[in-house]
Amino acid sequence: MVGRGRAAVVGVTAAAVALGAGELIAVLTDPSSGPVVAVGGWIIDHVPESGKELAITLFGTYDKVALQIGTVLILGAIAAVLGIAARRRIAVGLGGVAVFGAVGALAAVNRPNATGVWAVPSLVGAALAMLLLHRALAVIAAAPQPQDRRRFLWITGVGLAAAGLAGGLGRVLTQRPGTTEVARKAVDLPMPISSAGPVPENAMPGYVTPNDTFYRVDTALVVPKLDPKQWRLRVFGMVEQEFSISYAELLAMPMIERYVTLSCVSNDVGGKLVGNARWLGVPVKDVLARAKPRKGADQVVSRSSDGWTCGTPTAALMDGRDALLAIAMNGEPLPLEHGFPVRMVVPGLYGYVSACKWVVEWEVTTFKAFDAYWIPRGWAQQAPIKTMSRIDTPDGRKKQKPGEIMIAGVAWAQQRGIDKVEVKIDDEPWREAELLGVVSIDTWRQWKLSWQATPGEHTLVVRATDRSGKLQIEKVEYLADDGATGWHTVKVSVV
Ligand SMILES: Nc1nc2c(c(=O)[nH]1)N[C@H]1C(S)=C(S)[C@@H](COP(=O)(O)O)O[C@H]1N2
Ligand SMILES: [Mo]
Repeated sequence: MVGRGRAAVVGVTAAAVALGAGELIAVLTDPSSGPVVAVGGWIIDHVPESGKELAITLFGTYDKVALQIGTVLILGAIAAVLGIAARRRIAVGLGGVAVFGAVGALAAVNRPNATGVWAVPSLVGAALAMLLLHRALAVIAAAPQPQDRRRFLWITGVGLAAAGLAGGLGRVLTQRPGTTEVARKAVDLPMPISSAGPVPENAMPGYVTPNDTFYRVDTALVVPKLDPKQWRLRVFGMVEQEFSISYAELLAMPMIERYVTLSCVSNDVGGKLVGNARWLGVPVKDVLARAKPRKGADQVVSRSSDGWTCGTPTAALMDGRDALLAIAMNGEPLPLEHGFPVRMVVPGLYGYVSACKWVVEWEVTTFKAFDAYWIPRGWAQQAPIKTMSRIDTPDGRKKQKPGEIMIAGVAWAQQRGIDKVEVKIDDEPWREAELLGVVSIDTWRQWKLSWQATPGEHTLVVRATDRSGKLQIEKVEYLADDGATGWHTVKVSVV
């Protein structure tokens, strides 16, 4: 009989062939139809938010890569066990591979916007894996010593190499920005009829977050690649006048440019899931008003091309704030991962209830009638941004020298604005920080405070007050379903 170790390697090779072939075939069907992306997408949609937060905390922005590597590793381990089981009973091995093929196919056809062909990569991959498992075990078992070792190495070596090549090629081809990036570069951005105020003269570096360091949060394992020539926003539901608008028509409408600070509801106290960019776009109300929303339609559900949804209060879109259907970020067409060709930006609301990227539909409805993506997963339906402040320097992880230290950071309360930032050093009374200039109430505000640091361990705490006079909530509550609260505290060693 084939040895255990070898049987395990054959099992792993079979799984590799299934995944590699699947990834390559996905080039023909859809980037999201490959077995790893399909199963990964299913996991993302079904894992509780706490699991995702753990992944984000552990792997930072690499959570998506980590998820896929994890999926492949777990599959590899199961495949090794199946290979060993197949030594005695080939049917167990073949049956096991068939089950995995079916799981991949089911995950794929159940993705939003999937069609029946999305099953093909997983099914063909599984069929190839079954063939390899069957042949390899038979050949190795039949072969007498010492060729047997050579045959084993040959089959598994060629199988693994082919799988790796197919998978790698498939990934390169499905992930290439290609024609979408060409179309993006070709966009001729219109001049706004109202420009964003200038960046304040005394702004410190970091007031505007560059596109390549702007945080990214979404459920998309594969960045949607939409052709702007094909793009339309369809507006329907509780409206007098359903209609749809093309990218060219949108570009022809009067645009405004605004700095707006975007933040994520899962941003922890002191966290980095917040950024400030200059957005160019059409006011949402100019487009929405055309549809004439009916009375009582208190929610507009924005749906992205990959099926993700968010629900925004109709009032927030119509009340005159600078809610935008944005096409550009910091002077360039939206980067693909930030929603090209069109996304929403709504000042004053967390991203998950407002900032739909790759938006293709607006369904005018009610909060009672529809729960958007994150609501059944435990997040609040309504989520205005809470007043927050953050200490960016000094960095508590580095030892500081005694003498003058600039304590500095940002504070934000979009739609209300920041009126005061105070810092407490150890047991001293609160000191008011100097507020730097700000473009509008919709962006974060930088602040600084000079401190004569003495040797020893120190604790710095920051808190902000918004322009309505309300003090930032003190209690640290990370798992609040409508946004974390708490005063950011940094411990510094001065030596
Ligand atoms: N299509 C789509 N849009 C989305 C999301 C998503 O998962 N899919 N996530 C939202 C969340 S939770 C946030 S905080 C913002 C983040 O936008 P950014 O990635 O451009 O920073 O996008 C929002 N828009
Ligand atoms: Mo978010």
